[in-house]
Amino acid sequence: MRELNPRRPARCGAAASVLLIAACGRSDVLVATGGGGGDAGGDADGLGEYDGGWPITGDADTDEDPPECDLDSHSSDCDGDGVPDADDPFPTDTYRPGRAREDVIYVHSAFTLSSLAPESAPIVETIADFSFPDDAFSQVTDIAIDRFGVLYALGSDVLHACDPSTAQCWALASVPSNSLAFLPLGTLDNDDDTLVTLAGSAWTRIDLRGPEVAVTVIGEIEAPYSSSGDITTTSDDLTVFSSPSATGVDLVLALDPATGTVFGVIGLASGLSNVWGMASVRGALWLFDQVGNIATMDSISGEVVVVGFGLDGFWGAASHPDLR
Ligand SMILES: [Ca+2]
Ligand SMILES: [Ca+2]
Repeated sequence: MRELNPRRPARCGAAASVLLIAACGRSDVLVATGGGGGDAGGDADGLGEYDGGWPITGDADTDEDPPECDLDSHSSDCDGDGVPDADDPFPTDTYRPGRAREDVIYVHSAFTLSSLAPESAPIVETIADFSFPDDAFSQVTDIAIDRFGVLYALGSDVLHACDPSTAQCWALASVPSNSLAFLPLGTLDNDDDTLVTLAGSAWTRIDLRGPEVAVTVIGEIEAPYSSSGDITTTSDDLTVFSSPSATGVDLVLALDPATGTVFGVIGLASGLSNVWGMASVRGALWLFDQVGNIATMDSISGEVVVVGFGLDGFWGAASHPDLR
Protein backbone atom coordinates (compact mmCIF):
# COMPACT_ATOMS: atom_id res chain seq x y z
CA MET A 1 0.00 0.00 0.00
CA ARG A 2 1.30 3.42 -0.88
CA GLU A 3 1.77 5.73 2.06
CA LEU A 4 2.15 9.26 0.83
CA ASN A 5 2.61 12.15 3.19
CA PRO A 6 0.97 10.16 5.99
CA ARG A 7 0.96 13.09 8.34
CA ARG A 8 -0.64 15.41 5.88
CA PRO A 9 -3.87 16.83 7.38
CA ALA A 10 -7.16 16.26 5.61
CA ARG A 11 -7.93 19.38 3.68
CA CYS A 12 -11.67 19.28 3.30
CA GLY A 13 -12.85 17.41 6.39
CA ALA A 14 -11.94 13.88 7.36
CA ALA A 15 -14.05 11.01 6.13
CA ALA A 16 -16.43 9.64 8.76
CA SER A 17 -18.66 6.59 8.51
CA VAL A 18 -21.15 8.71 6.60
CA LEU A 19 -20.10 12.10 5.42
CA LEU A 20 -21.48 14.41 2.81
CA ILE A 21 -18.81 16.58 1.32
CA ALA A 22 -19.50 19.36 -1.09
CA ALA A 23 -17.02 20.02 -3.86
CA CYS A 24 -13.82 20.54 -1.93
CA GLY A 25 -13.68 23.98 -0.39
CA ARG A 26 -16.68 25.05 -2.41
CA SER A 27 -20.35 25.56 -1.75
CA ASP A 28 -22.65 22.63 -2.41
CA VAL A 29 -23.40 23.41 -6.00
CA LEU A 30 -20.78 25.92 -6.91
CA VAL A 31 -20.73 25.47 -10.62
CA ALA A 32 -18.63 27.27 -13.13
CA THR A 33 -19.16 27.71 -16.85
CA GLY A 34 -16.38 28.31 -19.32
CA GLY A 35 -12.71 28.34 -18.52
CA GLY A 36 -10.88 29.96 -15.67
CA GLY A 37 -10.11 28.67 -12.23
CA GLY A 38 -7.69 29.58 -9.50
CA ASP A 39 -7.84 29.58 -5.74
CA ALA A 40 -9.67 32.81 -5.18
CA GLY A 41 -11.27 31.71 -1.96
CA GLY A 42 -8.83 33.74 0.07
CA ASP A 43 -7.83 30.77 2.20
CA ALA A 44 -4.63 29.94 0.34
CA ASP A 45 -5.36 26.23 0.51
CA GLY A 46 -4.51 25.76 -3.13
CA LEU A 47 -7.84 24.13 -3.83
CA GLY A 48 -9.89 25.25 -6.78
CA GLU A 49 -12.63 27.64 -5.85
CA TYR A 50 -14.84 30.15 -7.58
CA ASP A 51 -12.57 32.78 -9.09
CA GLY A 52 -15.13 35.47 -9.69
CA GLY A 53 -14.92 35.00 -13.44
CA TRP A 54 -17.75 32.53 -13.74
CA PRO A 55 -21.40 32.87 -12.83
CA ILE A 56 -22.40 30.95 -9.73
CA THR A 57 -25.44 29.04 -10.81
CA GLY A 58 -26.19 27.07 -7.66
CA ASP A 59 -26.79 27.90 -4.04
CA ALA A 60 -25.11 26.10 -1.17
CA ASP A 61 -27.89 26.79 1.30
CA THR A 62 -30.88 25.82 -0.79
CA ASP A 63 -29.19 22.97 -2.72
CA GLU A 64 -30.72 24.30 -5.91
CA ASP A 65 -29.49 22.70 -9.08
CA PRO A 66 -28.04 24.98 -11.73
CA PRO A 67 -30.79 26.26 -14.07
CA GLU A 68 -31.71 23.79 -16.81
CA CYS A 69 -29.70 21.05 -15.05
CA ASP A 70 -31.04 18.05 -13.14
CA LEU A 71 -28.33 16.58 -10.93
CA ASP A 72 -30.47 13.49 -10.34
CA SER A 73 -30.73 12.69 -14.03
CA HIS A 74 -28.56 10.26 -15.98
CA SER A 75 -30.14 11.42 -19.25
CA SER A 76 -30.33 15.22 -19.01
CA ASP A 77 -27.08 16.91 -20.15
CA CYS A 78 -27.42 20.65 -19.67
CA ASP A 79 -23.96 21.56 -21.02
CA GLY A 80 -24.10 19.12 -23.93
CA ASP A 81 -20.69 17.55 -23.31
CA GLY A 82 -21.94 13.98 -23.43
CA VAL A 83 -21.82 13.50 -19.65
CA PRO A 84 -25.27 13.53 -17.99
CA ASP A 85 -25.86 16.11 -15.27
CA ALA A 86 -25.79 13.57 -12.42
CA ASP A 87 -22.44 12.23 -13.64
CA ASP A 88 -20.84 15.54 -14.61
CA PRO A 89 -18.61 17.10 -11.91
CA PHE A 90 -18.88 20.33 -13.92
CA PRO A 91 -22.48 20.17 -15.19
CA THR A 92 -22.48 23.64 -16.75
CA ASP A 93 -18.94 23.51 -18.15
CA THR A 94 -18.80 22.11 -21.67
CA TYR A 95 -15.01 21.82 -21.56
CA ARG A 96 -14.69 19.79 -18.38
CA PRO A 97 -14.06 17.05 -17.49
CA GLY A 98 -13.58 15.42 -20.91
CA ARG A 99 -14.23 11.77 -21.69
CA ALA A 100 -12.01 8.69 -21.81
CA ARG A 101 -11.53 6.60 -24.91
CA GLU A 102 -13.27 3.24 -24.93
CA ASP A 103 -10.55 1.25 -26.68
CA VAL A 104 -7.49 1.64 -24.42
CA ILE A 105 -6.36 0.94 -20.87
CA TYR A 106 -5.32 4.06 -18.99
CA VAL A 107 -2.31 3.60 -16.71
CA HIS A 108 -0.24 6.01 -14.67
CA SER A 109 2.77 6.53 -12.51
CA ALA A 110 2.76 9.02 -9.64
CA PHE A 111 3.21 11.86 -12.10
CA THR A 112 2.22 10.78 -15.63
CA LEU A 113 -0.92 9.50 -17.36
CA SER A 114 -0.42 7.04 -20.22
CA SER A 115 -2.47 4.57 -22.22
CA LEU A 116 -1.97 1.28 -23.97
CA ALA A 117 -3.95 -0.76 -26.46
CA PRO A 118 -4.89 -4.15 -24.96
CA GLU A 119 -2.97 -6.17 -27.52
CA SER A 120 -0.63 -9.13 -27.29
CA ALA A 121 2.49 -6.92 -27.15
CA PRO A 122 1.20 -3.70 -25.55
CA ILE A 123 3.11 -0.44 -25.97
CA VAL A 124 2.69 2.23 -23.27
CA GLU A 125 2.11 5.65 -24.81
CA THR A 126 2.49 8.79 -22.69
CA ILE A 127 -0.50 11.16 -22.68
CA ALA A 128 0.82 13.91 -20.37
CA ASP A 129 2.10 14.63 -16.91
CA PHE A 130 -0.71 15.23 -14.42
CA SER A 131 -1.32 18.91 -13.80
CA PHE A 132 -3.49 20.65 -11.26
CA PRO A 133 -4.23 24.09 -12.71
CA ASP A 134 -6.55 25.09 -9.88
CA ASP A 135 -5.28 22.94 -7.05
CA ALA A 136 -2.33 21.83 -4.99
CA PHE A 137 0.02 19.33 -6.60
CA SER A 138 -0.73 15.67 -5.95
CA GLN A 139 0.93 12.35 -6.57
CA VAL A 140 -1.74 10.17 -8.16
CA THR A 141 -2.33 6.86 -6.40
CA ASP A 142 -5.13 5.43 -8.56
CA ILE A 143 -7.67 6.22 -11.27
CA ALA A 144 -11.17 5.05 -12.20
CA ILE A 145 -13.43 5.63 -15.21
CA ASP A 146 -17.24 5.73 -15.12
CA ARG A 147 -19.68 4.49 -17.77
CA PHE A 148 -19.75 7.92 -19.43
CA GLY A 149 -15.96 8.10 -19.65
CA VAL A 150 -15.34 10.49 -16.74
CA LEU A 151 -11.90 9.82 -15.30
CA TYR A 152 -11.37 10.28 -11.56
CA ALA A 153 -8.01 10.23 -9.80
CA LEU A 154 -6.98 9.87 -6.19
CA GLY A 155 -4.07 11.96 -5.04
CA SER A 156 -2.97 12.71 -1.49
CA ASP A 157 -6.38 11.64 -0.16
CA VAL A 158 -8.19 14.02 -2.50
CA LEU A 159 -10.57 12.90 -5.26
CA HIS A 160 -10.03 14.72 -8.55
CA ALA A 161 -11.81 14.74 -11.88
CA CYS A 162 -9.28 14.69 -14.72
CA ASP A 163 -9.38 15.29 -18.45
CA PRO A 164 -8.17 11.99 -19.98
CA SER A 165 -6.72 13.74 -23.02
CA THR A 166 -4.62 16.32 -21.14
CA ALA A 167 -4.21 14.84 -17.60
CA GLN A 168 -5.40 18.14 -16.11
CA CYS A 169 -7.09 17.45 -12.77
CA TRP A 170 -9.41 19.42 -10.48
CA ALA A 171 -9.99 18.61 -6.80
CA LEU A 172 -13.49 17.59 -5.73
CA ALA A 173 -13.37 16.32 -2.13
CA SER A 174 -11.32 14.55 0.53
CA VAL A 175 -11.52 10.80 0.01
CA PRO A 176 -9.39 8.14 1.71
CA SER A 177 -6.79 6.51 -0.57
CA ASN A 178 -5.66 4.31 -2.17
CA SER A 179 -7.58 1.92 -4.47
CA LEU A 180 -10.27 3.36 -6.73
CA ALA A 181 -12.76 1.75 -9.13
CA PHE A 182 -16.27 2.01 -10.50
CA LEU A 183 -18.50 -1.00 -9.82
CA PRO A 184 -20.88 -1.66 -12.72
CA LEU A 185 -24.47 -0.46 -12.70
CA GLY A 186 -26.57 -2.90 -10.66
CA THR A 187 -23.77 -3.94 -8.31
CA LEU A 188 -24.48 -1.51 -5.45
CA ASP A 189 -26.97 0.80 -7.19
CA ASN A 190 -29.60 -0.25 -9.73
CA ASP A 191 -29.58 3.22 -11.29
CA ASP A 192 -25.88 3.97 -11.53
CA ASP A 193 -22.37 2.66 -11.45
CA THR A 194 -20.72 3.26 -8.09
CA LEU A 195 -17.30 4.63 -7.24
CA VAL A 196 -15.58 2.67 -4.46
CA THR A 197 -12.26 2.91 -2.68
CA LEU A 198 -10.32 0.53 -0.47
CA ALA A 199 -8.30 2.56 1.99
CA GLY A 200 -6.15 0.19 4.03
CA SER A 201 -8.93 -2.19 5.09
CA ALA A 202 -11.88 0.23 4.83
CA TRP A 203 -14.22 -0.76 1.99
CA THR A 204 -15.86 2.54 1.08
CA ARG A 205 -18.42 3.80 -1.44
CA ILE A 206 -18.31 7.28 -2.93
CA ASP A 207 -21.63 8.59 -4.21
CA LEU A 208 -21.42 11.31 -6.83
CA ARG A 209 -24.18 13.76 -7.74
CA GLY A 210 -22.82 16.31 -10.19
CA PRO A 211 -20.13 18.11 -8.17
CA GLU A 212 -21.32 16.66 -4.85
CA VAL A 213 -19.45 13.81 -3.18
CA ALA A 214 -20.68 11.61 -0.31
CA VAL A 215 -18.38 9.06 1.37
CA THR A 216 -19.74 6.00 3.21
CA VAL A 217 -17.67 3.24 4.82
CA ILE A 218 -19.40 -0.08 3.99
CA GLY A 219 -17.22 -2.40 6.05
CA GLU A 220 -13.75 -3.60 6.92
CA ILE A 221 -11.74 -6.14 4.91
CA GLU A 222 -10.74 -8.97 7.21
CA ALA A 223 -7.10 -9.32 8.26
CA PRO A 224 -4.55 -10.09 6.98
CA TYR A 225 -5.86 -8.60 3.75
CA SER A 226 -5.72 -4.92 2.85
CA SER A 227 -5.39 -2.68 -0.16
CA SER A 228 -2.31 -3.10 -2.29
CA GLY A 229 -3.40 -0.78 -5.02
CA ASP A 230 -6.50 -1.48 -7.10
CA ILE A 231 -9.99 -2.91 -7.50
CA THR A 232 -11.81 -4.08 -10.62
CA THR A 233 -14.77 -6.17 -11.74
CA THR A 234 -14.00 -9.28 -13.76
CA SER A 235 -15.90 -10.32 -16.86
CA ASP A 236 -17.80 -12.82 -14.72
CA ASP A 237 -18.90 -10.00 -12.38
CA LEU A 238 -16.57 -10.73 -9.48
CA THR A 239 -15.37 -7.68 -7.54
CA VAL A 240 -11.65 -8.24 -7.00
CA PHE A 241 -8.86 -6.32 -5.27
CA SER A 242 -5.11 -6.69 -4.88
CA SER A 243 -3.67 -7.25 -1.41
CA PRO A 244 -0.22 -7.70 0.08
CA SER A 245 0.45 -11.14 1.54
CA ALA A 246 2.84 -12.65 4.09
CA THR A 247 4.92 -14.14 1.27
CA GLY A 248 5.67 -10.70 -0.14
CA VAL A 249 3.78 -11.52 -3.33
CA ASP A 250 0.46 -9.77 -3.86
CA LEU A 251 -2.79 -11.71 -3.97
CA VAL A 252 -5.86 -11.00 -6.06
CA LEU A 253 -8.97 -11.70 -3.99
CA ALA A 254 -12.72 -11.55 -4.56
CA LEU A 255 -15.03 -9.80 -2.11
CA ASP A 256 -18.72 -9.15 -1.58
CA PRO A 257 -19.17 -5.53 -2.69
CA ALA A 258 -22.24 -5.10 -0.47
CA THR A 259 -20.38 -5.91 2.76
CA GLY A 260 -16.62 -6.05 2.12
CA THR A 261 -16.56 -9.72 3.14
CA VAL A 262 -13.68 -11.53 1.41
CA PHE A 263 -14.87 -14.51 -0.65
CA GLY A 264 -11.43 -15.96 -1.40
CA VAL A 265 -8.24 -15.90 -3.41
CA ILE A 266 -8.40 -15.68 -7.21
CA GLY A 267 -4.68 -15.99 -7.70
CA LEU A 268 -1.15 -15.18 -6.61
CA ALA A 269 0.53 -12.42 -8.62
CA SER A 270 3.61 -14.56 -9.19
CA GLY A 271 6.57 -12.74 -10.68
CA LEU A 272 5.03 -9.33 -10.00
CA SER A 273 5.90 -6.73 -7.39
CA ASN A 274 3.09 -4.66 -5.81
CA VAL A 275 0.06 -4.89 -8.08
CA TRP A 276 -1.07 -1.27 -7.94
CA GLY A 277 -3.13 -1.35 -11.14
CA MET A 278 -5.82 -3.70 -12.47
CA ALA A 279 -8.23 -3.51 -15.40
CA SER A 280 -10.78 -5.87 -16.90
CA VAL A 281 -10.61 -5.94 -20.67
CA ARG A 282 -12.53 -8.18 -23.07
CA GLY A 283 -12.79 -10.98 -20.54
CA ALA A 284 -9.17 -10.76 -19.34
CA LEU A 285 -7.86 -9.45 -16.02
CA TRP A 286 -4.86 -7.17 -16.59
CA LEU A 287 -2.35 -6.50 -13.80
CA PHE A 288 0.17 -3.65 -13.62
CA ASP A 289 2.90 -3.58 -10.98
CA GLN A 290 5.06 -0.94 -9.38
CA VAL A 291 8.16 -2.08 -11.26
CA GLY A 292 6.50 -1.81 -14.66
CA ASN A 293 5.37 -5.36 -15.43
CA ILE A 294 2.20 -5.77 -17.48
CA ALA A 295 0.52 -9.15 -17.02
CA THR A 296 -2.74 -10.97 -17.45
CA MET A 297 -4.29 -13.29 -14.85
CA ASP A 298 -6.77 -16.05 -15.64
CA SER A 299 -9.66 -15.39 -13.25
CA ILE A 300 -10.43 -19.12 -13.05
CA SER A 301 -6.98 -20.77 -12.83
CA GLY A 302 -5.10 -17.76 -11.43
CA GLU A 303 -2.33 -18.26 -14.01
CA VAL A 304 -0.23 -15.11 -14.57
CA VAL A 305 1.43 -14.31 -17.89
CA VAL A 306 3.70 -11.27 -18.28
CA VAL A 307 2.93 -9.58 -21.62
CA GLY A 308 4.83 -6.30 -21.50
CA PHE A 309 6.69 -3.66 -19.55
CA GLY A 310 6.39 0.06 -18.86
CA LEU A 311 9.55 1.97 -17.95
CA ASP A 312 7.92 4.32 -15.42
CA GLY A 313 6.29 1.57 -13.35
CA PHE A 314 2.58 1.64 -12.57
CA TRP A 315 0.71 3.23 -9.68
CA GLY A 316 -2.74 2.50 -11.08
CA ALA A 317 -4.89 1.54 -14.06
CA ALA A 318 -8.45 1.73 -15.34
CA SER A 319 -10.37 1.19 -18.53
CA HIS A 320 -13.74 2.30 -19.84
CA PRO A 321 -16.44 -0.07 -18.53
CA ASP A 322 -17.54 -0.78 -22.11
CA LEU A 323 -14.17 -2.46 -22.69
CA ARG A 324 -14.90 -5.10 -20.02
CA1 LIG B 1 -22.72 17.43 -19.03
CA1 LIG C 1 -19.37 19.30 -18.07
